[in-house]
Amino acid sequence: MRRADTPDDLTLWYDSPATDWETQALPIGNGALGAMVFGGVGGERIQFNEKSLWTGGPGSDGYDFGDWTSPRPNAIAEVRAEIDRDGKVSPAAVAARLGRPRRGFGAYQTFGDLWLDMPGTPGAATGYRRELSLRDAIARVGYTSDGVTYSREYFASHPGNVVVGRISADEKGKVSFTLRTSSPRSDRRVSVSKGRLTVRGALADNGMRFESQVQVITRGGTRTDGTDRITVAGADSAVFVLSAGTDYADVHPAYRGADPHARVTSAVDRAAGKSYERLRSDHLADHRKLFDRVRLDLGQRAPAVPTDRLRAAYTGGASADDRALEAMFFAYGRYLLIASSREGSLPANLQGVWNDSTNPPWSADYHVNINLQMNYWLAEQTNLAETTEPYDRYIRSMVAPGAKTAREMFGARGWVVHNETNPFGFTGVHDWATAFWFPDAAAWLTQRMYEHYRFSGDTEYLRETAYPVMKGAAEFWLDTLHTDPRDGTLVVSPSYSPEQGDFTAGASMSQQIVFDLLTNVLEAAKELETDEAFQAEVTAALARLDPGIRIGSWGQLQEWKEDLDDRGNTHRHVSHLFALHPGRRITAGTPESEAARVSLTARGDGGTGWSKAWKINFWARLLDGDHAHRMLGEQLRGSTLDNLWDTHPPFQIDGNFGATSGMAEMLLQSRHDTVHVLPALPSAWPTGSVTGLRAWGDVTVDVSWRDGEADRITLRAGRTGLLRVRADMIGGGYHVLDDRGGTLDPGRDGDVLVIDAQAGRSYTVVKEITRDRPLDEAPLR
Ligand code: FUC
Repeated sequence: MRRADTPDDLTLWYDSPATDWETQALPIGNGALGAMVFGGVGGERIQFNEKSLWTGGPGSDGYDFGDWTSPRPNAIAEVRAEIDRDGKVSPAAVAARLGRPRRGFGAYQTFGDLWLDMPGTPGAATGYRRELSLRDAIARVGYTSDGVTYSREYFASHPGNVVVGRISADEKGKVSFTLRTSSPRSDRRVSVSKGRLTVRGALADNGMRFESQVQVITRGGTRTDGTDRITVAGADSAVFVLSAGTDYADVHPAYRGADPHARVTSAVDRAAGKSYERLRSDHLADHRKLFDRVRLDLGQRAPAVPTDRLRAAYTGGASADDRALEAMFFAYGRYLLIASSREGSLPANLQGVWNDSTNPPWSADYHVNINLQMNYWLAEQTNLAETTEPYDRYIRSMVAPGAKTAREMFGARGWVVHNETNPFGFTGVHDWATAFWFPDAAAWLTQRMYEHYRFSGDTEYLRETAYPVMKGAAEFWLDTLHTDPRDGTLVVSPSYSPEQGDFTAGASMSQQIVFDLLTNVLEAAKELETDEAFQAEVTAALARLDPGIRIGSWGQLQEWKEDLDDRGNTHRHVSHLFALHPGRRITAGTPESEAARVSLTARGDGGTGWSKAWKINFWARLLDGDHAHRMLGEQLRGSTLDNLWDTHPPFQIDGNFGATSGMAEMLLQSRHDTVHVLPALPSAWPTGSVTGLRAWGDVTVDVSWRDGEADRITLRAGRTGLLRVRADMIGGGYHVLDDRGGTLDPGRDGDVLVIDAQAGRSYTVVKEITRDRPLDEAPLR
């Protein structure tokens, strides 16, 4: 196997087998299927998942979508009135009135494990290595035992919808193993025929049908079917292909579709009919098409030490080794999103697609008071827009149940969802007092869809996909906003700043989210030239909406409408800074951004994994690259496992995605109609380059920098129109070239260039070398 010693190597590698699923095993996935590779010597364990295998929902005892089972006509109004009167109500009191016990919510399930038991007692293994190549999306295991070198390779093919493995040796006839499966469930049946092992059953909890098939193909040697296992003896090499599915469908209210048998059979048949090389090259082409779009060079140098030791030795400083881990972590976020979110399946959940349990933390569900949103922050910026198809599909599938919840609980139009949800349209509530009420979620969830439009400029997408969902989320708030008797503004009430304090009216986050939605939907309606009456309604509401941005007594941004903030509060949620990130209302250099800085400083640099990741994004939006980098360091040192998974603790994938987003925000921002290049470059990354980042307005950006300043920026315009570019270098000497070799002289406003861009053309801004820098130091890129 290749050693990880090339400067830009993006391979996680280890010199001993994994013994722990959460911290050591290595993930592969194709969106729908996920697998965790252990790489044992005497035997291999591959734990696997199919994203839709969930308990709960229809068929499960007492499932009712979280909706109230009988009308509570005045319940919300009463809580509101109490808040109007007393200023606040305790979470427990609100949960007692508005909550209800959670029934049939369910949990994401492990599908099971695939085992390869090697015969005999393995001799001492030498040269052991297991690795995960992010560039290839292939996990490998290799070692030498009794003079024979064994190699295994595993990948999850999106085009084939199969997990593929190959076991080989450098001597003929040396591949022997018994393949079997196990699962924590008894509701399954195993059968074997002609080298194919089939597991089939129905979840006892909800009757969901599931099936997996694995076909073993050998070269040389023998293959013998057992009753529940397949034995390979004396082969030169062996390949297995595995697929799995369920009869889940994302259609309200039954959430069931076709039996998985035909789909799984045809995926395995098709894959088994192809050569291993062909399966592998199809997989590589599919993965690289996405992965290779972005390359980040931070001046890293991966030392020849395993990734767990690289992480343990990480200091958060500015060494080439530290930067190697950071560049890997950036790439890993992109890798994990490609592996856990592809079209045709559910979006990445709290653990992406990987779960080894029947009772995972938080059900490995879709928490929507930040977590699901965070999973997708990186998608557009790091050029993986295709991975958002499952997200959009999922949000759209919530509209029907969410409309019922809006109608029945709030008597409102539109749709709503609360704190967390499952694949079965759980849009109502439960009764965990500090984390059950968050009707703001639907509005927040639509933000990403609007941003897809802003990144792509795809008006058709806006009209057909995003706008109807945004409009529904907005209608809910137009009907639900409450006139605050304190000042006549429109506020969310009851409102709850996740996941702390009392219920009040108009908590900052609620107001900022509703502002964000109403602003976005108004822009969208204008762009689409549609719904004039609705536009008028939104405009009127915006005029009266409490902005949710207030500077408090100690210079902080207030978390609540009243100045209640405690300087000593280090809670992981920093909800009141939504308007800074992922919102866009607070911009750097304003009094509000200074207040945000005061709040963020008081909150401190601690927190759970995702909280640190969010803070990278905040500091980047405050244009403080060094503090953003410090947070990245905090995350890598304190909230990252040996397999580089983020830990809350426990493992929770949002922090991986949020960190990659934060690093992208350090390199490029574009939420204010200006492409801001290197807005928050830390001093730890003095020299480097990045290619393929995306900006609003369908622009793809490459930039190289030196001594902390860009020296070359290339912008590829997907659309015709004015392109505003901001970079420090524009304040000095530069020239602009187009892709036909012509020199341009675009208008300039301070450090902003205004390029009259044509679709399909690219523009390069080159820093002029000043005399104080010798020519031989000029970058040759
Ligand atoms: C949110 C967070 C928790 C956890 C959970 C899955 O509710 O407050 O920290 O991440 O989601």
